[in-house]
Amino acid sequence: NHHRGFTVWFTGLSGSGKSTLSVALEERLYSMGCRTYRLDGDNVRTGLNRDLAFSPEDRIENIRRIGEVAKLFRDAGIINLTAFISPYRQDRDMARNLSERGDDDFIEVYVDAPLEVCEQRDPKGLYKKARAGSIPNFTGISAPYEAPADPEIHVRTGDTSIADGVTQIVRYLCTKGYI
Ligand code: GGZ
Repeated sequence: NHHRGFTVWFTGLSGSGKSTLSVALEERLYSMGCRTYRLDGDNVRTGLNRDLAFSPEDRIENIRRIGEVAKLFRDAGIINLTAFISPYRQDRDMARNLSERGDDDFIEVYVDAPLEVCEQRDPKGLYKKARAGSIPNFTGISAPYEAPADPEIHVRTGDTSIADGVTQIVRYLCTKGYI
């Protein structure tokens, strides 16, 4: 499979399914012979960005660095999947605009589950803590999330399975000639 480097940028609330969807997409792309690399909190916030927390300033810097790293992967010809809340529209647009091909190699995926659903799932118990006031600046509770106005792909994970979400993304990538 010949492809150039591009970024699939997942954005959505904590618990919306960004990581799960990006892992499943990576598996599917791998099986198709694509070269991929996935960035998420587990490999970025513990290393490159371990100096950053969750204030607005730190989130802006978090996304700025991730945007730059995504650009490096694009330059290397690798399909780069990023799974961060990336709550601010302006920062996502900044990451998008680092791309020399403009919109052509930056695909924004809005991983959209209602807050009630994310809070119900609460896999790490973070919403419960945020409601109790022990985690400040928690996205959706005490910090904003600005939903994308015009994402390339909108996956409604509240009522779509992960497999169907992956299929939706792969169809888009095939139709548009990315893979
Ligand atoms: C939101 C937080 C917070 C606060 C810790 N607000 O569900 P998770 O646990 O595994 O994913 C969330 C992750 C968010 O990090 P990002 O780098 O994606 O955020 S951003 O793009 O806004 O910079 C959550 C955990 O970190 N977490 N504190 N206050 N999520």
